[in-house]
Amino acid sequence: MSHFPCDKIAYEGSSSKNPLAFKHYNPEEIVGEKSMKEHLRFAAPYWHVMRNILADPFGGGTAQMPWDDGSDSVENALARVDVFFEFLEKMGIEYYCWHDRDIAPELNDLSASNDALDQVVAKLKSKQEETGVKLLWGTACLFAHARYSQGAATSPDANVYAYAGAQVKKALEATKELDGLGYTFWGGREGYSTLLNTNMKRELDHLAAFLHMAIEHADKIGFDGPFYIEPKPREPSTHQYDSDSAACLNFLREYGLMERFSLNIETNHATLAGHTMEHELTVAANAGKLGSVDANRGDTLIGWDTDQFPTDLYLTTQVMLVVLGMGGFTTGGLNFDAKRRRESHEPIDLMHAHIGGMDTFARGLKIAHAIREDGRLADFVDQRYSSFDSGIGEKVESGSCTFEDLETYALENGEPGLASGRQEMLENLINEFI
Ligand code: XLS
Ligand code: NI
Ligand code: NI
Repeated sequence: MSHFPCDKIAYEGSSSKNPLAFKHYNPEEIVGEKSMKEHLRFAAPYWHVMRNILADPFGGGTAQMPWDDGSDSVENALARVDVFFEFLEKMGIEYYCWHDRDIAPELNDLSASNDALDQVVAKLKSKQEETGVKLLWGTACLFAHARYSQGAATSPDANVYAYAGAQVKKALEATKELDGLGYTFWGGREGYSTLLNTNMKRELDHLAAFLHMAIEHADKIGFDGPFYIEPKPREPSTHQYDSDSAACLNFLREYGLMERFSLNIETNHATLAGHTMEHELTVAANAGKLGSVDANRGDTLIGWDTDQFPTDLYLTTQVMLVVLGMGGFTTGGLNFDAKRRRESHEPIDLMHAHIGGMDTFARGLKIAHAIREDGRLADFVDQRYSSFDSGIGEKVESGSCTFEDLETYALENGEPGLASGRQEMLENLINEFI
């Protein structure tokens, strides 16, 4: 039975006027050394595709989900799996992500919830085998239930902390069972509402201990994928400890967690942190820690995580410049952590939304590749730093320079003749390719 009134979405090229076709995403087309689908590694999030009813702070859900009986039963959860795989198949999306509580219901006690999860995981496993779809990452929902209202791994209550640990243990085992490529920690409640009641130092120590236990357990069960931390500065908490790439890297270094962890960077979280996406990606990539991307966008007029689909060519070009610059994804990919607007409530709107995101990233990939092939942008940047390639600059970079050397040099050479940064010229150059 078909739940989406369309055939498999096909590539029809840029002259097509068919709204249910790709104009740019041609999965097998080679760009540089790899096909588009190998570069982009698109993933769909179970939580937005299957579970988001499209509510907002002022009104309830609008999404039409005729396949969903609205109950917390395992049968309903199992029925959703078929719909989700039909969606993936029709979109040609080969990876997905979940929270434990998206795929299976949270029942009255932990062991009942664990049993429900096992049943759904068994079905997901057979669907993965049947279709070749892979799990990009799994995660545990440590933010929705009331017990986590004051944090999970940073809760002031050790009983809650233990519950969270049990939940992550199970989610890790489910990820392993489904051959997940990675595992994500997003700490929506790992922060505080007010410092008046918060011992920040103890909370961070507890969070680090939690993540060390996760590594130990992964090693025990043979899960060898990377752990990702997903930075976000706030919402739902007033302040979240994993605020941005730099804060996460500092935390990982301080607590000896660098080896196993990298970052999953989300566009709308970058902008909530007051950064551009390319800033956040660059900080992560510089540390060799850009693991994966939650590919969405925010709205400049709305101050929360609107999780919109990426439609901006400048954004996708910048993202792909950083991704190509680091040599591409390994275990990571582009997960559309994005939802339709509340007004777009029909199932077919899921197709339109993902087609837009995939086409925009396909163009971003082609543009970024062309900019790199052209070479003028990279040459300009190389040239801009060329005084560090020899002489006094080289001495600085090799670590053999002293303040006395700098003083002698400055006295001999007089006032420096600084070159222009040429921002406008470079902005024009980027526009040549868009
Ligand atoms: C919420 C986060 C969340 C994570 C997974 O803002 O983006 O969806 O990606 O827990
Ligand atoms: Ni996300
Ligand atoms: Ni988000």
